Amino acid sequence: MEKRIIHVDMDAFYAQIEQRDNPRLKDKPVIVGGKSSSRGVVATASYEARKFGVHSAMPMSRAHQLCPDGYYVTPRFNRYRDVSNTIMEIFRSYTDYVQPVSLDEAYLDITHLVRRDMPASRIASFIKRDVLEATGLTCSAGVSYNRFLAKMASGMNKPDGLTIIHHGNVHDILMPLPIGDFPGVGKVTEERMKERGIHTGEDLYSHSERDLINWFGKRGPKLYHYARGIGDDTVQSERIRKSIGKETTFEVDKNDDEEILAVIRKLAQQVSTKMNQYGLVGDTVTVKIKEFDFRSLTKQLKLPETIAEADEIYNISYHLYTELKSVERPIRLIGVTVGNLKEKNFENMTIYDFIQRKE
Ligand code: DCP
Ligand code: MG
Repeated sequence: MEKRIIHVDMDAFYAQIEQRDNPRLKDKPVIVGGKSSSRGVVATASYEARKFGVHSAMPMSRAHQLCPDGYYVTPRFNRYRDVSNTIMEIFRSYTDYVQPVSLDEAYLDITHLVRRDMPASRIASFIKRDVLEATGLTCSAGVSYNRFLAKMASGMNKPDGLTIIHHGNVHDILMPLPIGDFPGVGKVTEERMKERGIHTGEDLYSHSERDLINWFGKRGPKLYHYARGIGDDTVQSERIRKSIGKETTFEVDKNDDEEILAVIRKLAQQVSTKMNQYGLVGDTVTVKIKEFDFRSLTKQLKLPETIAEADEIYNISYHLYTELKSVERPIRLIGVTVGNLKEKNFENMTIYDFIQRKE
């Protein structure tokens, strides 16, 4: 069955929050970014500031040139995080299928909510209303039957937009589109496309799948489909994780501490990588072993502070393991888990950590 996906994206997210919190900034060109040192870049600019040509990722020094009378504000990530939590909660009150993409952006699968008298566009307008009532901020929503079209739609009438891409208008929207606006077409691919004379959706549409595979390899079929409005429609709801753990079952029962500790080291590394991917830290470590006769033993330690690094997880797991393991009893499974997870505090992060994290 065809899906109904909504993509919601807050308008000039950081800048809008700063304008809301400080009425003097209302209707003013507001630029949020690092200090205007050589490293400073623009995180975002209010729509008033965008008229001067200021945009995200631009060096702050350049922004000052373009908009000398702008209002320059340093980011307050915890504030943005709070608003993000509020909007995500609103989304989750509509559907379990919410896939956050960044602080200010998420996909929602609302297929099951659509009725004849309740089209997806109406649901999207309710969501926009709820966001405005709860936060005082506007967002833009796109509605379509897959993710990439929904995202495209949300960007089409910013700010405060609500746009629907359906089978009746998809062709007219995609054909004139600059090739760089298609998903997965970065600067490099864009150049290679242009060398082949592909500048717009229509140019892309005119080539066979075989040609696109020849030129762009594995990405060929995807590009062929994008030109036809076909794309992924799965919304991966990321349930709130309480813990992150990894375990290994041995093919042959093991009793050699050195070998087992090497596995624990690997598990600690995997857990740490996952935690960093999700931006999480935790303060309990659990080691589980299953002995050769299926007797299960676990030991947990609660730490005075949170951790996420592989070495830290390993060191604690090492202690727990030595307390659990009986010399004469081989084991068939070993597991390492970090629990009581929290989001890493943005307060200690620089804007650079944050931008890197987004990419
Ligand atoms: N952001 C950032 N660095 C970037 C891009 C974005 O720090 N290079 C931050 C600031 C933005 C927020 O992420 O406010 C959301 O990014 P968006 O791309 O959604 O941009 P905005 O919400 O600011 O504007 P728009 O109205 O175009 O969505
Ligand atoms: Mg946004």
